[in-house]
Amino acid sequence: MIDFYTWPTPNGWKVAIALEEMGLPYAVHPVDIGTGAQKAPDYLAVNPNGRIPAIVDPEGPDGAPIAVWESGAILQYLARKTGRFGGSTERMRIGVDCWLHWQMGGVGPMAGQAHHFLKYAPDPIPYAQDRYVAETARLYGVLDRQLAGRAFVAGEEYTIADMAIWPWASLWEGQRHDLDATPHMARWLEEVGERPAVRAGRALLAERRRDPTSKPNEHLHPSRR
Ligand SMILES: N[C@@H](CCC(=O)N[C@@H](CS)C(=O)NCC(=O)O)C(=O)O
Repeated sequence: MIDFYTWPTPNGWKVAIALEEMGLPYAVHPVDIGTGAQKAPDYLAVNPNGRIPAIVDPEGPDGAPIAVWESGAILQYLARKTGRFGGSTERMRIGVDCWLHWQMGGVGPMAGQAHHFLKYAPDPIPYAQDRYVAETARLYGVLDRQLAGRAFVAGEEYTIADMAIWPWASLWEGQRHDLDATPHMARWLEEVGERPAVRAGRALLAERRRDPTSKPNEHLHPSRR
């Protein structure tokens, strides 16, 4: 049983989706980031960076427990552990790595800043809002071109790269993205969003989510809701 430390946010959803997709048993430990629980000493012993998500696998590679943090590292760890969703060929695995790192270094931080300046900053700063909305839209343009003619981000296989990107991309509306401009991304959002494991991961602790207007089908184009 893997111990899963999380909160219902995009970075937490990535790991929830992966655990569900891989059929790994897990125990959920809610870490309420609204109250600062992620900075408590007992949690810092698991994740020294003081953020969610993190896991502790009692059966690490040498049989001893191991803590894994940073959502991308967790996805890679779980893919290696199970031999699933990491790419079936070396060529596919390299593509998975490219898109996973693209998410970790690009979409996550940029969309995160867009959320911050659009929804949470105490005073509106138009320059910051425009900068992060535009950069997020640019990244979604890259994603859209990649998905034109491919079922999934790294090719014809659904992988941890899709699991990493989908949670952030699913919140496109709150990032003021024009989904009509990226139809391939819209198609992929819908198809991935229909997977039972994605629905289950997305629903984990949903009742605790900070934004009460957040809906399970918010990834869809409004005409499809
Ligand atoms: N790069 C980290 C980012 C983790 C992260 O920023 N988590 C947010 C929630 S989505 C968090 O814990 N925020 C609380 C804080 O910043 O104190 C990862 O992918 O795991």
